[in-house]
Amino acid sequence: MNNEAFISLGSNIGNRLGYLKQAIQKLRNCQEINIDKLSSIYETDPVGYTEQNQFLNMAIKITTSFPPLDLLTRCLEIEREIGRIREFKWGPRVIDLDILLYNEENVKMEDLQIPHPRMNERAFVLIPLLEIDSSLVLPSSNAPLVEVLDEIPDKEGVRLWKQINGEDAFAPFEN
Ligand code: PH2
Ligand code: MG
Ligand code: MG
Repeated sequence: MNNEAFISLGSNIGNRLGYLKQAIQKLRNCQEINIDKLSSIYETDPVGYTEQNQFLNMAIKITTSFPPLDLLTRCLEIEREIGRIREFKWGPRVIDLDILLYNEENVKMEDLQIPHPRMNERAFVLIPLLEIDSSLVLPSSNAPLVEVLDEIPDKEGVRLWKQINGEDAFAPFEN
């Protein structure tokens, strides 16, 4: 379990919180994966294709013995197990699991790019991610992600939905 990775989760169909919970549970059940930290859950306006429901988005930090491609395979299996059907790019989905960062590595393969190629433009990814670790930098450029987030013009579409820490703490993911 000596690799650190960050994964973003999103859902915008049906019981969105239920699907996030299922995905977390399935990751927890995986021997090769340890979940270290969970962000709060945010409700976010759809980006890209806007004629669809609002998303719930969150991020998690894991340690894993999986190399990047095996981690991707496991994430795609979990999406399928939960019932994801891919209709069109950026369309509605019951669950989406995207690998954002893997150690400080830059991965460029046919089916997998890390850092996630669009994370720099997406407040719905960066806000939960930075809640977990505000000191993160982009491995390619060493740019602090807080500064990348600062450059994003449209951050209003990301609203705290369930706080994970703090006074009104909500515990959506019991062990
Ligand atoms: N995912 C997309 C496209 N657009 N918008 C929001 N708010 N949240 C998402 O997770 C999301 C999106 C493609 O994966
Ligand atoms: Mg995605
Ligand atoms: Mg995806």
